[in-house]
Amino acid sequence: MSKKYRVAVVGATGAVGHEMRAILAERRFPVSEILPLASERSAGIDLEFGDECVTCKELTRDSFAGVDLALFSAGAAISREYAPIARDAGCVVIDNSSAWRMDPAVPLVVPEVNPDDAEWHKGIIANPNCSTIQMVVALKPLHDEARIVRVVVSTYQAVSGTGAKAITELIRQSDEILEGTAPLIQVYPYQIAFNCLPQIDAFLPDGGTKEEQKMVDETKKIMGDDSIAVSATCVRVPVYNGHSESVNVQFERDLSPERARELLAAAPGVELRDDPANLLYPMPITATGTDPVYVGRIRRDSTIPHGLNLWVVADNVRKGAALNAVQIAELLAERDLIRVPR
Ligand code: NAP
Ligand code: 3JN
Repeated sequence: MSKKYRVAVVGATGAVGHEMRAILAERRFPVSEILPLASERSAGIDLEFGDECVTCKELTRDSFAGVDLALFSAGAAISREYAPIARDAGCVVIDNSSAWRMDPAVPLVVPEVNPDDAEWHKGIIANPNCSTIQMVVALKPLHDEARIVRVVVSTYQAVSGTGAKAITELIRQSDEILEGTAPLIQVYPYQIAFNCLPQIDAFLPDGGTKEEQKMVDETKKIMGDDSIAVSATCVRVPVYNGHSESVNVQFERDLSPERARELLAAAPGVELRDDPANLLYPMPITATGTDPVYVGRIRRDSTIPHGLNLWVVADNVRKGAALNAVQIAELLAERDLIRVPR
């Protein structure tokens, strides 16, 4: 990677944008100039980029002139409006929101799973939802071996998925409850401290939630297999960071827990932590601040044909968002795909 790129980070002051800046610097992505962008509220503030200090600018329609690559994490509305503007200015967009994920003209990429989909980008590439990313990284090697028929997943999602304000709310509510006062509720519909909320994102007419539907739709698109049935229940838990998932999988052919362990131990981006005799299994505190998708508790589900249960944990802000986006950028750079096809 000798070429260097002018890189914009849209939403640079947010939880994901902060991690994007840190990971771009940490992994030494070839940046000739970094351009942090956010709302007018943040214009002029100084932000870290590795050892450097860079000034944040307001996002405008003119922000992308001469920019090669933009990582977006300022929400779906901003992505819907500004990603086409960036692309039309000749800047390749890696978008972290749901805005473009299910657009048939936009690849939805997890580099360990479907790197070749990046090849057909037309200027915008979508980064999947965090809960989908960690699940497909764990499922892909198993699908390649025994073909997945159906997945039933329940998530245990940390508050960092909602951003910095939700972390503050969990800390404050915990203090309030321990001090015997009523918790102030600002971010979620109910208190999150000492509680679990079986709702992430808005409800849909069928009784599911948008977060659950994202897991269903995105899994099929990334795995390139519409026949995989996915049933998801997404739950917010009072954990600062690190999403966990209980994943029940039915395969077409038999797959033993031993063979699944062998496949996962060799899979890119996966770290196996599965030794019940020594109480070894992944937890959110295992994953926080690290890159892998951790898998443990692998065992047969003998109530269904060819069934396995898995427990999958990852840092949702890193692998679930910022790291996956930077890995897509690295993939594009390696394949000389940081250009908008004409
Ligand atoms: P956050 O901490 O609230 O950060 C939001 C960022 O968006 C801030 O930098 C904010 O800038 C910027 N922003 C807001 N309004 C803007 C505007 N009008 N123009 C320009 N910038 C604007 O949220 P977050 O947790 O980082 O998440 C941000 C987005 O990333 C989410 O909405 C979601 O789409 C995506 N996300 C994806 C995943 C995933 O599963 N892959 C996970 C988490 C988040 P100011 O500081 O100036 O307000
Ligand atoms: O809640 C989580 O744990 C993940 C949150 C993701 C998220 C939050 C706000 C808006 C998304 C997303 O990435 O799907 C979006 C969105 O872009 O729709």
